[in-house]
Amino acid sequence: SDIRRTLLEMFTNADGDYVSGQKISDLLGCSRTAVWKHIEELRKDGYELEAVRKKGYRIVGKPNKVSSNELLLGLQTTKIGQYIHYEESVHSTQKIAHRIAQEGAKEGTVVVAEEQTAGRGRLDRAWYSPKYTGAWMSIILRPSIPPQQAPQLTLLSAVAVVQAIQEVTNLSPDIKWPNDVLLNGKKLVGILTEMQADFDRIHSVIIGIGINVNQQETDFNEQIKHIATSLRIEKGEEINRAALMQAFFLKLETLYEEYLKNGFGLIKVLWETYAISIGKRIIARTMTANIEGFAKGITDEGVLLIEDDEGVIHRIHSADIELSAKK
Ligand code: BTX
Repeated sequence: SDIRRTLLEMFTNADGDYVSGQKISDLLGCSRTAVWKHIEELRKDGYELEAVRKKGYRIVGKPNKVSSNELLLGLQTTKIGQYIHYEESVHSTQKIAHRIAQEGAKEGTVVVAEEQTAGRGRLDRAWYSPKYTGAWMSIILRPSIPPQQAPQLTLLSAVAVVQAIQEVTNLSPDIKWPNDVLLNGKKLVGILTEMQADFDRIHSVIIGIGINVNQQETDFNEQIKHIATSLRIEKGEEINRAALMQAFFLKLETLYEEYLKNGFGLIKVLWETYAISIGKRIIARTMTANIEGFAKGITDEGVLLIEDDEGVIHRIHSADIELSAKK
């Protein structure tokens, strides 16, 4: 609630000092008993608040959570993340986002969970999302663009996530077309873009992002431990998930505004600077064939262009790609 947000702001600004009960009740315009009730609510959310007679309250510990309180406090965006739908445990944040988008959720609404028990990747693959370790979220956008341009938003999101990770951790991930973000060749982030649209009109685009933040090697199961990594593993220290998500919301908002105003041009250039597979020999495994050749770049629609050994250009809309061993 707004009151709790204001309360947390007060404690954060006090920087570990006491804030008197009287001051709080003056600022909030409510009784001392009401203040006490709000403090109890915060405690239930995992905030550690110390109360000392005649001095007041001070904050001594925050929960390791990405609740709406944590995400809203100090958030610098005007749209993305201004509405947070938070849950401890869900099947998939995508599912909830689809539902609330249909019910009319505002653009910029974000669904966040501490854990997904049935997180989804592309093509019905699973996305492993253990509790309190990652940023598992779905963002609802409502752009007025033709549906066939929606894949550009996947590329835009990848740029935003790379920039946010750089800013918060100083690590520099690479992008692998179309939606993988890698560190040292291992998967750090997965992006899944889905939409609700008519033939010629988008109702909503739902961008699902999973960032491996604080997992340790032992947190990954047999299936993915050789292909997955986390920021903590790469950086050697724990990362504040809420701060990372806030940085991501701001980067996403900035790029999205640029995109709506000026189109895909700048986003494409940025994307290409982070992409590892462009300008190299690659293999693209599509549903129907394996295509090997030189990755020339992406089109304005985000389609990957591969030139094979006969000089034929292939337009790849969807595939898994890998670098070819052949030079
Ligand atoms: P993808 O199909 O490109 O990747 C899925 C594959 O990645 C899996 O088959 C597995 O090999 C591997 N994998 C699974 N979990 C992880 C992990 N935690 N780290 C690294 N590799 C993994 C990528 O699909 C798109 C994923 C989007 C996930 C977000 S989370 C929030 C939102 N809700 C939801 O259900 N999905 C999205």
